[in-house]
Amino acid sequence: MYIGDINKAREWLEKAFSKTPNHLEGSILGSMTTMPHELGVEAFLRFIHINGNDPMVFPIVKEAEEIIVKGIGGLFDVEHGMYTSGGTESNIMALYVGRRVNKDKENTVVAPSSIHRSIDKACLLMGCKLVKIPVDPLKPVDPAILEEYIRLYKPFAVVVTAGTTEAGVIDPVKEAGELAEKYGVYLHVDAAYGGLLIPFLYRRGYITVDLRMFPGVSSLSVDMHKNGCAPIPSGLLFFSNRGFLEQACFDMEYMPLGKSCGLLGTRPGGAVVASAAVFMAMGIKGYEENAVKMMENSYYLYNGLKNIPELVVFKPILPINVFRSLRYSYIELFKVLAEKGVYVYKSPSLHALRVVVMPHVIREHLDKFINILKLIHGS
Ligand code: 0PR
Repeated sequence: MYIGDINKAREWLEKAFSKTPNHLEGSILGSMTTMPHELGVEAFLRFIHINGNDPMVFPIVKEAEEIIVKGIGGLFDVEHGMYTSGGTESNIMALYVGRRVNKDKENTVVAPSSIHRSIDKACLLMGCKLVKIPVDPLKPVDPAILEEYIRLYKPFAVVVTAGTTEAGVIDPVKEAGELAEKYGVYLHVDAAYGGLLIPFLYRRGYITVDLRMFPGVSSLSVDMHKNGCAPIPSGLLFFSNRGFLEQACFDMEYMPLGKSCGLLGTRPGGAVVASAAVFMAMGIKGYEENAVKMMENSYYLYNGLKNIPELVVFKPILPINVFRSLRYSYIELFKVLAEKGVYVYKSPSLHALRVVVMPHVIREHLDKFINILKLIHGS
């Protein structure tokens, strides 16, 4: 069947491309991905051949990493950080470093039940025990309860989330930092989704909590391929000090620099360059404007959905809209919407569906979506 025919391969690509949803059409409403900035696409393609694990042959990789680490790190008052392939790699590396620097503690991680599943994945890979604090998926973890768990389980690490996957909840990072200092625990803050929203929305008065590398925070992850408009894969993992960053590196004598940092080996260097290019093009101001636009659009959607009597609609904290239907189970509604070519995600902890208002989502998409839901519910 595979006979080495470039025309057949092209035909296959064309066909696949025409069937693949595109963010700009308004059908991708649930995913935390977006259409990358045009300069990101250009940069990625131009540097498609470079290995991000080889900063000696391709010094642009190091330069690009320094640009984004410095630029985005400035938002959180942190200077040490590394490029990763996204939130999952960042979470795995953070816990790996946490374990290395906290060897005398129990091989346990404590975290609210609202954490991203990549924390479960990290613990499975590392053979550590994950103790989840049951929380209301719409509320941050209570610091007093977090303290009780730390005292009881003596974990090597605690993970909290700044912008949960299923509802955009912001855990109390500052208070968790105080506890981490008090008990000598490694604290990782997963801000993969919220990192490029919270500082801006706080500054502009939409939310009352800020996000920074508060005292006691050991690491903080922020994804550029979510609200940073960079092509996939692109994440950042910041550390409170250089020593922690060094723990994320492995000796590899045959490599040009004798070491390799992060989980991946050979990796898309074009993605690092693209992220830096997008950051330079948009600037902090561009990210701030985006955050405000997304939040306003999310309120717009909230108001539209509230008008449908058969929906239960939760007020967005960050630009994530969560709702459930009184007529259909969330799984049924998920399927009905997919049949109509609208892709939302599930918020299983709330038996609800989730729309993430990403930078590509415009009001026209939201109006269309509201109308589809009205039709489905006969209103
Ligand atoms: N942390 C948080 C808070 C997240 O929401 C996500 C992704 C990650 C970490 C992992 O990031 P990467 O996908 O870049 O590794 N959440 C995405 C979403 O909810 C994507 C996702 C969804 C990833 C489900 C895995 C998954 O099982 O759309």
